[in-house]
Amino acid sequence: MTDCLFCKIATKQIPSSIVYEDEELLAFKDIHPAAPVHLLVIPKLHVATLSECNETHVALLGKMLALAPRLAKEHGCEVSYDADGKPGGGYKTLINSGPDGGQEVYHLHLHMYGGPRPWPGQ
Ligand code: DGP
Repeated sequence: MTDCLFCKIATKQIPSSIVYEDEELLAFKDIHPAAPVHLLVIPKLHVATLSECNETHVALLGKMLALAPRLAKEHGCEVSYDADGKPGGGYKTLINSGPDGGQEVYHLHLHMYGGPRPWPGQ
């Protein structure tokens, strides 16, 4: 889509801090971080919102979500366990959909928030 901000980021017409890229996906740092780690995972294919997704998008959505643990490891926010089995670290994944869901950019994206709490505004 020609006038889509995240399509322009995917095609490098607009610069971003890219942390991961493959044939189908791009992950980059959110310009307004709401946590010490705040990444966005997008498909390169333009899909406006999760509401437009159906069974044909299952593999793509799975790939987006499955990237989170890898990004978490690379950014130091994976879930880990101490000697007593107590969990530490961790991150939050979120997809906003539509105005009531708080979506501002109409190109499907998965937020990934991590790092030590408290997080600003979360
Ligand atoms: P949402 O509200 O779910 O549509 O989130 C959109 C996010 O996109 C928001 O957290 C800020 C981020 N964002 C908006 N414009 C840009 C941009 O030009 N570059 C980057 N890296 N992030 C952006």
